[in-house]
Amino acid sequence: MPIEPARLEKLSALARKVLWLSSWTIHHANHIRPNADGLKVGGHQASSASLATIMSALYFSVLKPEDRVAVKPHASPVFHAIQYLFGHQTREKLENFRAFKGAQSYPSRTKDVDDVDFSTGSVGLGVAQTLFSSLVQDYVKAHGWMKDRPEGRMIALVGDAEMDEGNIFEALLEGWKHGLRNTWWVVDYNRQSLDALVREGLWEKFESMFRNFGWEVVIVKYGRLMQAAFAEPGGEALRDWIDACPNAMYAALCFQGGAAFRKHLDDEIGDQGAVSQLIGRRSDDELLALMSNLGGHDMTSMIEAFESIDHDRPVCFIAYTIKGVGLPFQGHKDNHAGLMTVTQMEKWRAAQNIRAGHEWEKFEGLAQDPAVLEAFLADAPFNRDGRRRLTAAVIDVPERLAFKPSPAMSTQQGFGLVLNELARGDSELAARIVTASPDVTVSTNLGAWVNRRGLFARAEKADLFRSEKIPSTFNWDFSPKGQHIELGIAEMNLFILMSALGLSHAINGERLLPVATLYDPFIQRGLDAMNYACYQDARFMVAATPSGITLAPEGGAHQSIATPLIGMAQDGLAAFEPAFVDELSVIMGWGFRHMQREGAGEGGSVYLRLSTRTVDQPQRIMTSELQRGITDGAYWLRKPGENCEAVIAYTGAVAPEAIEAIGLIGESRRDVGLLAVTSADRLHAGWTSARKSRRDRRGTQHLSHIEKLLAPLPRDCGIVTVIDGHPATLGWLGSVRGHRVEALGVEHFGQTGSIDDLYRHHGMDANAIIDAAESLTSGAPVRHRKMAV
Ligand SMILES: Cc1ncc(C[n+]2csc(CCOP(=O)(O)OP(=O)(O)O)c2C)c(N)n1
Ligand SMILES: [Mg+2]
Repeated sequence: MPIEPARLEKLSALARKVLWLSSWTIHHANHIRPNADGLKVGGHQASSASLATIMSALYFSVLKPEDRVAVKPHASPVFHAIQYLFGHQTREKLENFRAFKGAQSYPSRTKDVDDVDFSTGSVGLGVAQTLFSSLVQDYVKAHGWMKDRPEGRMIALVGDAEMDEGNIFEALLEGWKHGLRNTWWVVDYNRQSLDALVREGLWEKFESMFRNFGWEVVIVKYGRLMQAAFAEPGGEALRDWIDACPNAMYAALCFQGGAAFRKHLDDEIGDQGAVSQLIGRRSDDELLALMSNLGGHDMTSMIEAFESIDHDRPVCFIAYTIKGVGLPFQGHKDNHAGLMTVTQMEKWRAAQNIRAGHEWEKFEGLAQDPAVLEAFLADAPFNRDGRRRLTAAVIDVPERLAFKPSPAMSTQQGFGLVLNELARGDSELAARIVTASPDVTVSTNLGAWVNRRGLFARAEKADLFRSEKIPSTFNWDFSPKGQHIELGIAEMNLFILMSALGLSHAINGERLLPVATLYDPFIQRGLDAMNYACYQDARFMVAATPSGITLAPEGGAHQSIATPLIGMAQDGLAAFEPAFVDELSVIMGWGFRHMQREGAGEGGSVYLRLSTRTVDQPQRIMTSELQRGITDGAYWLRKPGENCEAVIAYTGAVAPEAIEAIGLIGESRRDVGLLAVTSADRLHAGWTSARKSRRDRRGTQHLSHIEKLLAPLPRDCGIVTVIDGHPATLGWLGSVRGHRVEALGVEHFGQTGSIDDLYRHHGMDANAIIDAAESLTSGAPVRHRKMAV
């Protein structure tokens, strides 16, 4: 359907305003803001200009309230300008663009006030987030939770160089496997990256690749002016010239202007009668307007392209654009971080009929009646339902999760047992859990859960082995009610899926409690995506197993050393490494509650670093004090006496070595204590926050958990720390009260062997712990040693 002229006129005026406001926001931050001294703050005037028309078409006309968008990070000024016109962003925040508490450099769900759907920043991740959010919407719908809410389209505005990010292709493949729907990716095909120009003919590669994966591809190359010119006599020749012009040349001519285009056209196709007349009829300015009228800058073309889609299959729009269109550096290959000078801006301002001092006024310089534009904005479909950030009720979680105990177990096994128990019941908690694993479902003990709860797919698909009555331990039936999402091996996909599932309460208004499993070393493979999920406050639980060198014969390449430090350092993620399954059951209960906590600085995601090592389990009553110690990060497994000479503080799978060592040391040293550290992360965070609040003299002068635990120790008591991970994880314990520390752990990896071999090799066995304790204490050598096996 042709677009009405009145609507087109308003949309085009607003798109011009968006281009102005986004450029002005950046200019203001660099040149006008008090203390701005030019080129300090930066911004992306050229990258933003690229998307001004496309995003105006979307937000002012095409988007529905249920649609969700990931905006290319460096187009943040365009996003903020649009929200400002809608009245969702303040002038003050725009004036403080890129400043403390101002509008963010890249759209941020957590730090911006103008209803960002998905944060972006690290390119590629926001793009994949839209794909997985669409799968999550399908999941919510298939489980009957969409009620009467319409399905939203998940839309990404993608830079063409952003498409180099491998995670996009990994996501594409996963989307194909799951019958992706309702996803639009709009590629801003300006043929420029940060440094340079993209390869010729890239669009053909995109086109065949997307079609290959079942996407519709819509190429929006020529704007209305161009199409009209092509219909004139000689137009064909002009079109052929445009199609054959290399990217670099086209960009350079856009930068140089109409006269340069004329010279090249005259030289190359100027002797062909009709086309010469076509060119000759236009002034230099008109010629430039024609040649820069690529599809992505033409409101009509974009609206028509978007509105032509009448199905829910995924669509890739390849919209031709010019980086920096309309600005003095349009098309220049160095324009990525380029800023207009004060003189250039003054000239452009005057050309736009914007009076000095009126730069922030919403409709300044536009020919249309402001009241009409205001009404048009208020009426935009996107704006209709008000605030689009949803909430969901908190799901009840019991204090401690049940499991079927055994005298000896690994924490990985315990994790499977806890989930199995949940799967057997009919709690709301179990109904809201969604699991996913990158092809390690079975080897991370999720099998029992999946057997009971099934795999998710929109269409039923029975396990062929089962229907053929071939005995198999695992039931691999797919159905719309399934609660496990099977993923391929790509760990980036796992974490972006966690990011999408973990925002379901805010996006779909339905709470999901996502649980991921993977091998611990591969956290590093998906780390940027995990960081991204945490940054946008998605809530998930990740069980990483096996871990450390304790995975022993599993292979040296799979040993993880740095992950405990990642767990401590990752903002928004509470990291735990329990030794025993009763601890794990407490932590998982706490974790499902933590994942649902809201409010400033409240709640977050949870990382469980688990092990395949079978360990004798303590027979004990889980008191509330013990429970609190476990979730705060540590408790005394053996309380130190008054004259304590040495303490062993251990984490995770090395518990048997620590217990054995304490028994042997106890015969030669007085009152020794054994500290079980279940979370170096929580312990450390509690310590730093207590110190900070004491320094700030806020509230009470309270002591942190670790300060209280270590308070009774005599000054000269030594602490030996031991963890199957980097020793720095626990080495800081000495700073809490000024005790000397010997920190044991792993600093080199790659050697395979038995657990005993490797613990001895890395100096983490009972004898190494004893040696360390001896070096910290005076007195006769410890008499008893562990016998060599
Ligand atoms: C993972 C990651 N690597 C590098 C960057 C730095 N960076 C920001 S934009 C950009 C190039 C963008 O080119 P393109 O996607 O074509 O966007 P355009 O500016 O042309 O619109 C780069 C390298 C980043 N943000 N994220
Ligand atoms: Mg580009």
